[in-house]
Amino acid sequence: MQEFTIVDSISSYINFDEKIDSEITITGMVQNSRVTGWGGFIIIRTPNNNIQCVLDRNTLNIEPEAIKVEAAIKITGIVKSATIKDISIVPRNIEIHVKTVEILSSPSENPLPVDTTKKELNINLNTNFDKRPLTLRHPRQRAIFRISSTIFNEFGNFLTTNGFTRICSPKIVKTGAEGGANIFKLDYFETNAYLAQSPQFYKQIMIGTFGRVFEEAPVFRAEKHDTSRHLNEYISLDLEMILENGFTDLIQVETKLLKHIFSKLNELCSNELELLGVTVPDIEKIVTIKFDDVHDIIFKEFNKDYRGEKDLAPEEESLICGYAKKNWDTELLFVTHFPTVKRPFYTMDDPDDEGKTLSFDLLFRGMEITTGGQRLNVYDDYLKKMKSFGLNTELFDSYLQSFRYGMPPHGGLGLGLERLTALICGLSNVKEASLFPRDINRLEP
Ligand code: AMO
Repeated sequence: MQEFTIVDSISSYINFDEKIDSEITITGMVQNSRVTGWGGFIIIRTPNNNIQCVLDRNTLNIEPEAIKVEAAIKITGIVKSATIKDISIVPRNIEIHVKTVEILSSPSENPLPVDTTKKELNINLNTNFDKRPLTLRHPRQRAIFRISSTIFNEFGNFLTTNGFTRICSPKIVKTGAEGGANIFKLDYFETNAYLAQSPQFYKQIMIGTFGRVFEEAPVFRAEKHDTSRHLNEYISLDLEMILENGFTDLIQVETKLLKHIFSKLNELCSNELELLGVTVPDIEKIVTIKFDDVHDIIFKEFNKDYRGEKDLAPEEESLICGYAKKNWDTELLFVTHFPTVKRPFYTMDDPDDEGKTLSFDLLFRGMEITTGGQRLNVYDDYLKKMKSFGLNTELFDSYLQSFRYGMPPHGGLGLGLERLTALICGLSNVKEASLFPRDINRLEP
């Protein structure tokens, strides 16, 4: 048996302002190096920072040339005040005057296949994804995933503080929840199973237990086309709640949730937003528009006739977002009342608008980021709707138990983490907001 004292051994949360003129030791990796006659500079990448370090050839324990980009090193030096202009360096008000460097490991390949020391990677997407273990080390790539991580955390934080309980639903399932052909089939011992397209059935079931639930987890869609808006595995940010005033409760909650996430991004990711040269919107109001009215505006304003179509075309999403920004001063647009035929069977129809549902999509900067709506909650209504959709209710028997045993009026929504991240970061392809994207042509790394 051995006993240890608990010590503060993790050094990444150093308050550098308190350490001016003090000696510190840091472990990190070499982001960049510039060797000069007198010594030079290295940028050391640590969990939270990219710190500028100054090397003096006369006093350093090793030759600066021996410190390779992407080497893992442990440095000891004195923290000094500085004024640094390079926005990839954080913090910018200090630098470390290095006394000793210990090389812990050096890259075995030289030169590296991608130059991560440049301001921009300047490579095509395939190379970026093929060399992901390396390209993710670039400051701009790191910024994207710091932003994504903050959205993920703050989605959970906001909901937790508002009475929602986190759930983790199964990803190996017996039936698809979203319909359509984009479902992955699995061999499951002697039977078939599927990879979950969404946590839809489970988040609804859990309304009977908690009344407000959320989940943040991967979901799977067998998308057969390689597009800039689709992944085959993405992170779905889901919530489900009892509705007190109808489906507009969901629009209110999502607006407050996004307001919270955006303000946290400004607070916690200001360096990352600055590095990417992007901003998050100020949300001051909610703007909604009915589905049919979008077709009408697109026809009148842009002379493109989608009237009669049962869904919004990507082109329409983009045009109506531009229109909303110009005319209604909003970057977030809730489109409501999608046609019954285009919404899954669990969606509630609008009793006052035949053929339309109490559902919505949220459009942001040209693309749908959320689908949501009120659900059926009465057992007989499920039987009727499923029959009219030609579905075999027996296949859904275990899900339908919830409604047999009584369920309150409820609804929810699903927000695509990668789409929101990509649109905030100004990325033209949603795959760039996925650490290790999966599409029809890509299964690794
Ligand atoms: P839906 O299928 O519209 O709704 O998905 C919700 C949100 O998930 C994102 N999304 C995707 N992101 C990347 N790649 C894909 N292939 C992909 N497919 C969807 C989008 C979309 O708005 N159960 C419902 C939600 C609900 O009603 O609660 C659902 O999954 O941002």
